[in-house]
Amino acid sequence: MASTEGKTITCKAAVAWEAGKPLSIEDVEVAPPRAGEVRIKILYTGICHTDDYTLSGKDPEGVFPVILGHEGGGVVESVGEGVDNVKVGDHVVPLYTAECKECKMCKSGKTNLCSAVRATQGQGLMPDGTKRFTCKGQELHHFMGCSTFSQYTVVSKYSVVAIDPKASLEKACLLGCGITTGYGAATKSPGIEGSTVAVFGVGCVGLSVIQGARAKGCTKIIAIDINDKKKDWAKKFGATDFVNPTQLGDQSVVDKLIEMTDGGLDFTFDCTGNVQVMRQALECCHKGWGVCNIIGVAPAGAEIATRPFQLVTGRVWKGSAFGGVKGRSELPGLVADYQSGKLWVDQFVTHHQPLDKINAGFDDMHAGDCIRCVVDMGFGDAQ
Ligand code: NAD
Ligand code: AHE
Ligand code: ZN
Repeated sequence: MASTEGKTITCKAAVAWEAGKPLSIEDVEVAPPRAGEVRIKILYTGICHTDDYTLSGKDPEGVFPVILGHEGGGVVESVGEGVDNVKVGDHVVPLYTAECKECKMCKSGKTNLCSAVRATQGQGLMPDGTKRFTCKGQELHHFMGCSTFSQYTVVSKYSVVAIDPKASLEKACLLGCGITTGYGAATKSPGIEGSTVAVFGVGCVGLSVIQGARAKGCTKIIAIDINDKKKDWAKKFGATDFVNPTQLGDQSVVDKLIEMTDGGLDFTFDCTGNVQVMRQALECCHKGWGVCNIIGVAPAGAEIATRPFQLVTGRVWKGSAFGGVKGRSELPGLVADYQSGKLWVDQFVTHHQPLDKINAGFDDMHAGDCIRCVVDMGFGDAQ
């Protein structure tokens, strides 16, 4: 096949023209990568709850028209000048949490949040302030530095990591968000070994927290979900108990959890994005030391509240993005854990859709029995 390097590629993509409307499959033009950029042929992408959230119009950073998607797996098609961390043909996962290894944040050793490209990323732009996607004469915004709902995408060199080509991209794409987010949040919590844990929301993220807590030998892992179908899922991944807050009669879920744990949990995780649940997750923490980690993403304008006394008496409210994982440094290790069987990934895939049926993938997600739907971008196994 003739090389596409340096040329604009026309391909299929799912375009979000406006908030609250289904995606539209379009022919889009994808410009070549500029200096410091990488063009990727996306073979598979997961659909994350956050894609749905931004499409709904509830994301304060949501800009339209846009190509959503941030849980992809693909192959490097071409690279711009000055790219030395990936090369043509590498199997890669795009990273919505970039890692430049040079900024104050990367060098701090305290966070995985990199500042190199975050400002333009939040505006739906490439780091130089421009866009690479065009459709029907109109430029389209990028999303979370990834835009994996396109057969070809362009990302910053800081927003991509090469992985072992023997790993299945159809599965490893899920390490681009949901699984890494939950597993990292649990396994990177200092002191979590052997402790008690509550996980609110048993989706891909919550199951991944449960999986991480199990890996750390947590003695009690309580899963909480309003959907009873999630009980078996939670138990399969390592939960010791399941609580459905809608079936507690007059007892609040906070009181129930405190009763079950002799005073409260050592660690709790919100994986729902609901601010009332975030409050519950804090208030069921053990006095003096319980730590609540907010992972869920809340709608624009939503705020969390609690009595300050909850914090005065030693509970800690914190949060994490991408599980605190530094993508370029740490994702290859998680892929190796997946390949060795230590980290479950295949088990998360409940649904598949081809790109032209991606809206059905969103319907799958809303139906309540989907953990992850993987979208086949239409290249078959031709990696
Ligand atoms: P999901 O929709 O698959 O799972 C959410 C679960 O929460 C569902 O099982 C639902 O039944 C349950 N739930 C809803 N309301 C509840 C309530 N009141 N009490 C208990 N359970 C309740 O979503 P997901 O893909 O697992 O993502 C979870 C959240 O994490 C979303 O808000 C998503 O946007 C966010 N997220 C954050 C990051 C990050 O880096 N911080 C990364 C990925 C996803
Ligand atoms: N844009 C929103 C917030 C969205 C958000 O919190 N995103 C998470 C990742 S969700 C992945 O599924 C995140 O990483 N946040 C940190 C960051 O730097 O974006 C808003 O409220 O403006
Ligand atoms: Zn996500």
